[in-house]
Parts: sequence; C-alpha cells; structure tokens
Amino acid sequence: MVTGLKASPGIALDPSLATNLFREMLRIRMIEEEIAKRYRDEKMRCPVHLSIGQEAVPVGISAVLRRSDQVVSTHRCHAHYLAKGGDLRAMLCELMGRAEGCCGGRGGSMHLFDPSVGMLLSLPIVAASIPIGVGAALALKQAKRDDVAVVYLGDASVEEGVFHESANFSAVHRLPVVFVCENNLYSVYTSLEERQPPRPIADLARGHGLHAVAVDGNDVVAVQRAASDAVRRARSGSGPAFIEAATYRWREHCGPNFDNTLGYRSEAEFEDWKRRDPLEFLARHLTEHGALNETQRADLAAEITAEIAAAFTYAEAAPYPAPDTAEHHLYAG
Ligand SMILES: Cc1ncc(C[n+]2csc(CCOP(=O)(O)OP(=O)(O)O)c2C)c(N)n1
Repeated sequence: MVTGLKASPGIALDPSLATNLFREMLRIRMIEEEIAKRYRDEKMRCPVHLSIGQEAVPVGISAVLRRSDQVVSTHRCHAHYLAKGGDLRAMLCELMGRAEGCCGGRGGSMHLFDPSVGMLLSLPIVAASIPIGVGAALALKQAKRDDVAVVYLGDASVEEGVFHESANFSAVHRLPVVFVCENNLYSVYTSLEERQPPRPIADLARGHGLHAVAVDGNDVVAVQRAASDAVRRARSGSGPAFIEAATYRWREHCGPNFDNTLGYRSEAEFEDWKRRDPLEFLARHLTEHGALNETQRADLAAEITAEIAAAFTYAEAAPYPAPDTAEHHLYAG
C-alpha cells in the first residue's frame, strides 16, 4: 500500500481513491473515443459535443457528490452524466434515438435526463440550465435536504445575463449550489480573449459574493479538493461556491473530428494542452508511486473495452420508440 501519494503539490492522495479517479477518467475517455469512431456509421443521428481532454473536471467533482445531489449540465454533457453514475446503455440508447434512452430516445446527446442518479437535466441553450440549477438548490433548501445542486457551465455562459441574475440570487439566498465553469478557452471558434476582458472568470463570481476559486482543471486531484471544499460549504449552509477549472477540448466543438486545420487555434497550443493530458498527468504519479503499472493499466482498459462493446451492441439492437407514441410528451398532461 502506497501512502502519502502526491498528485499535485501539497495534496496527499489516497492511492485507491486515485486509482478510482484514473479508472473513471479512462472510462469516459474510451467511451467518447468509441462514440467518435462509430459516429460515421450514422446510427447516432444527433450532434455530439465531446469532452475528450476535459475528463478531470466531472470526475473530480463527482468524486465528492452523493447520488441524491442534483446536477444540471450543458450541450457537452456526456462526461457529466457518466461521472454522476449515469447508465452507459441508457446514454447510448439516447444517442441512437432508442426507446430505452434516458430521455426515451427523444432528446439525443444534449438531453441527458436521469433523476435516478441525480442528473436533473442537460440543455443545449447556452446558460439555460443555470437558473434551473439554482431553482433546484432553492427547492433543496426549502425541503431542508442537505443535498447540493451542481451547475456545470462553459466559459461562454458567463456572457449571458442569466448567469449574473442566478449567481446574485444564489448568494442573496445562500443557496446550496456549486457552479462549475469548464473554461476551455473557446466558444465554438471564438477565443476567450476576443470575448472577455483579461481577468479570471472566478472574479465575476466573487463580485456576486460567491466563494470562488480557480483550479487546474486537468489535475483531477486539484478539482476534487476544490469540489470537496465547495460542496462542504454548500451542504453546511455557508452558501454558493464557484469553481473555475482551466481545461481544453481536444476535438472539434461539435462532432467527432480534430479541427486544428481550421486556424482558430494553433497546433502548438493544441500540442501544449495534449502534454497536459489529465489522464497521463495522474497516471505518471500513480506509476511513480507504484500504484499503477502497465499490466494493471492494460487490464483496466480491457475491462472497459468489453463494457463499451457490450453497451453498443445492446443499444444498436434496442427498439425505437413506437410510432404511435410520436405525439407523446408534447404537452403537459
Ligand atoms: C443562447 C445560445 N447562444 C448560442 C448558442 C450556440 N452555441 C452552442 S454551444 C456554444 C458555445 C458555448 O461555449 P461554452 O459555453 O464555453 O462551452 P463549450 O462548448 O466550450 O464547452 C454556442 C455559442 C446556443 N446554443 N445558445
């Protein structure tokens, strides 16, 4: 048993926790790479926004959440759902429009709703889920539950007025909500510096009276530590918190491909971020401390490969919604 493992400066890390974090990130990476590979088969007929390169954020956050905590997410939601304990088969069925999808096959990749694991919803309209997550936090507080709401948002979301109204409201009412901003530097093809002045995004939250921190979003241990503090504060009635996690998306904004040839970001920048791969960052430390060797890593990958293959086979054979249900869910009641 290795003790005192350090994955980032000053953070002692339990090796079994670290191995679990690695496994979870690897699983999400491999699932999304398989989605990218199979996308051209045209069985997934919805847009997909992949989180490859960003896995440390949801894995670090979910490491401190309970099943009953409530998560709201964005268009880039696969990793948020999977890290929260979402069902892989239900997610793939959803991407393929099958009736067993977590949204009945009617929503697709950007609508992963699954109350059974506390995945309240994900929405494609930028910033739209933020006030809903704050509303969920208000409901938790009114019900005197000690669960928290987690609101995932991209760096572009803070350019929408509703973010500011929601942050203000959450601070005034000391709501149990943690905002998690995945700052991946781009909104589609537009860089952060073309859209916002040079200041930390966390400062915006601080300005609204939230407890706010900025972390290396590719260091899963740093994310987990920030999440632990933020969630503890929110759970204990100390009010909302905001985590700005610096990270980087490897693939195109929407779709399975790499897009560095488009010119909106440089190859050098991409390579620089690839060197900061969240999986390899943790793997290096695990290996250095004898907690992960090549055989263990290969065994993990083989186990995950088998799970993914079985889930795709299942989803591809699953039925579509019956045609006579096409008009269901259009109107309340
Ligand atoms: C209100 C609104 N405006 C524009 C869009 C188109 N759009 C979809 S995703 C996206 C970029 C969002 O960037 P960010 O929030 O930083 O998240 P990321 O895609 O980088 O994860 C935009 C502009 C939208 N869906 N909703």
